[in-house]
Amino acid sequence: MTHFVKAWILAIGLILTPTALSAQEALPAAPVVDPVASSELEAAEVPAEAAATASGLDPALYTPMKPTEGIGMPVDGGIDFQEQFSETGKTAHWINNAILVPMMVGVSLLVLFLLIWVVFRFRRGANAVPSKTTHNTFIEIIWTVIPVLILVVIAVPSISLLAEQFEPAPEDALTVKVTGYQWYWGYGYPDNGDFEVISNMLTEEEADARGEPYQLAADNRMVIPVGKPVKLLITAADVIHSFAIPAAWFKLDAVPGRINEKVLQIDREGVYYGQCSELCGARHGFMPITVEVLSEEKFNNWVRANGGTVKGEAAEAAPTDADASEATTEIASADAAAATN
Ligand SMILES: [Cu+2]
Repeated sequence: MTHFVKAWILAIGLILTPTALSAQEALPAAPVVDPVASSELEAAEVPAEAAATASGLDPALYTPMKPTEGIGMPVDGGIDFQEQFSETGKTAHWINNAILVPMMVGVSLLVLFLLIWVVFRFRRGANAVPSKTTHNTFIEIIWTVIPVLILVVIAVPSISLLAEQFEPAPEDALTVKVTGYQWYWGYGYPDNGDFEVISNMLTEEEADARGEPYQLAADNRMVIPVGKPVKLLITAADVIHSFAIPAAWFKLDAVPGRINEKVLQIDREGVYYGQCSELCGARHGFMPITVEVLSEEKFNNWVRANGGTVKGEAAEAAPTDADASEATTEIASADAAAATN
């Protein structure tokens, strides 16, 4: 008997050895955030000390906003979804809490009641001679029609929500290109001079210094304007990642060689956290997403701080050129008139 137990312990040990080894390999890799982070920081010419307290951007134009405790982030012991700050998120949260959960509870209790009832009422002691009845048309209709109705009640709002979530962005929507890298995120702003923000996870000390949750906070954030649909073009440079922000009801795969598109709209200024949601390698758990939602004006200042161009201003500059060319045309036509005379 003891031999048998020993053999089993040995077998389980052998099975688990590779896992333990790879876990040990992965662990020392954790502090190695810095090589990636610091190389990116060097590229952006940001001193490491400055990065610990500020964004490295001109503080007159932009200072990173402090997150609100419990908003846009997971909470200890939470069993519900995060509080939602997008239209689709609110609808989805309502569908879950008002339709799905009550139905699940109802069906589970009904089945539990039926089981207990059958076990007691039709046990051998209470029901020595069982009935041989095999068909009952009325009951069969009932247990077919009721589940069909339940499915219809679920299908109507959930299919509408699905369609709503993939509604294309309006023509004038701001575009942000999200790229998943092993293991960090890049946020490109093609409408604002096409600069790219590289976003790496903060170390525990840096996160504490900034008053942000460790493993959710990033050095450079994705910044978007509040209450406006933003067109996200999501792709990856190496393997499949997934871009997710739970408080905005947003999740979409980042696939190399493809561009997936989805609208992100957040209706409250603030900081919202997410994580890569597709297993993408050793540091998959260390490429958080930090989204900062700002008023249009503050967003424009952030764009300027990054050396980008603000959409409206580029359009304002254009008429000056148009005026100049109009003036040239006038001169030309005046010349032509003079020539004819
Ligand atoms: Cu990833």
